[in-house]
Amino acid sequence: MPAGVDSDVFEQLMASVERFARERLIPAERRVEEEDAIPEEIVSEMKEMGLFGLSTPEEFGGIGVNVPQEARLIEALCYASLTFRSLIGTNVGIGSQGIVMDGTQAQKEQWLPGVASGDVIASFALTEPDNGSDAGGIRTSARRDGSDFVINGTKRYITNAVRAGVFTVFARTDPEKPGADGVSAFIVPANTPGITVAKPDRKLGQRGTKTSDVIFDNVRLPESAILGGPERLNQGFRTAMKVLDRGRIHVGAMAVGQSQRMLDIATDYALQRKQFGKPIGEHQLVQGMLADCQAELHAARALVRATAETFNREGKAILEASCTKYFCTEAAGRIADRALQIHGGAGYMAEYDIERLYRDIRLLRIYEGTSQIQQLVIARRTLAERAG
Ligand code: COS
Repeated sequence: MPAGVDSDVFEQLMASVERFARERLIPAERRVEEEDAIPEEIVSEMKEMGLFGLSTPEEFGGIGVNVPQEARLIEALCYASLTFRSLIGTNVGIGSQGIVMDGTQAQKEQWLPGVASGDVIASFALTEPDNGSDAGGIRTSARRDGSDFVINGTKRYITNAVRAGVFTVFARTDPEKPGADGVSAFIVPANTPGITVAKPDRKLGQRGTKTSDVIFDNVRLPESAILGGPERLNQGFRTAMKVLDRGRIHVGAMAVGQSQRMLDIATDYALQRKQFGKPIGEHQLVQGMLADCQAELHAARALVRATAETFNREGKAILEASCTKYFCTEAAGRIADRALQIHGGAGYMAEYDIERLYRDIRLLRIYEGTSQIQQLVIARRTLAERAG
């Protein structure tokens, strides 16, 4: 069971992330929104704090927190805008965890120190124009040519692609196998000839985050680029699923951090805003909304913590991770809606933070597996467990 960092070191780290979120990140949120970019000085501070290497094992230069610790730190960081988390998110999570979980020692030594320092941004390239939820159906091909592989295809909505130093790319190595079994994962340096990163997408929220198409045109790689080495040929889908399971706990923690922020904002507003001669927080229908937010937030936080402990103890938590992502992100959506409602007309105005948070939170029910994919995983496993 990964011990993570010592509890005193962890508590110091928690305190510094909480302070950083409140004193540095929240005051910078409006600038990020207006400039659609994270100020460089904040990027540097995040590097100095070691945030890019939170989950990278210590032997490769990271901090080496375990999953329960990561969940608490991400919750604290996500009290501020989700955009800041996105910058480190692929290095801490989906972009690097494939290498941590299934990479060879040589691959870990080559890539993880840069990932940990933040000098190399790691990006996860699974989704395609025609395959999102159906991850096993991907069409990007990796054709064998002697001892090399040649990758062709397009990946879509790839977070941090414009900044990436390395991609984990999922491609079909066995064209005879249509589903999950013919897919391999490759570690692809971003400067490999034949890679084009398109201009960043325009989105509903989370301004300052960068997603783009990535086009692979005859990108030639040695077989040593297969994640885990040649013996993990056609095992890429399983790597993707393991990475996503862990990521789903991380997204649950993000939802909890933002939910706390939205509840705090709505509570402050309810204390200050007066209607019918008294603060609206004294009206029972507003109290009902606050109570529902608080109860769901408590449930979501408890679920994230319990699932993180299960993952740490058992090395996986497939059913629990899907329950966590599903419940926490859906609850965050309801909390956002109520928090905005409590603000009345002000909640619809861009000068109030809740307008932005409401847009930002919407993505959580979609990425790293939609709510409907989580329902599918939960139901399939529930049925399979009883069927024996
Ligand atoms: N961990 C390890 N292995 C897993 C796994 C997991 N969580 N989930 C599935 N697998 C394995 C299965 O055990 C199976 O292996 P065997 O054939 O050896 O039994 C193989 O992978 C195929 O699994 P399955 O048949 O369940 O695959 P499906 O094609 O039916 O897809 C879903 C399953 C829908 C759950 C999967 O495609 C998915 O998670 N999609 C969402 C993808 C996503 O999150 N995209 C977001 C974009 S990336 S940010």
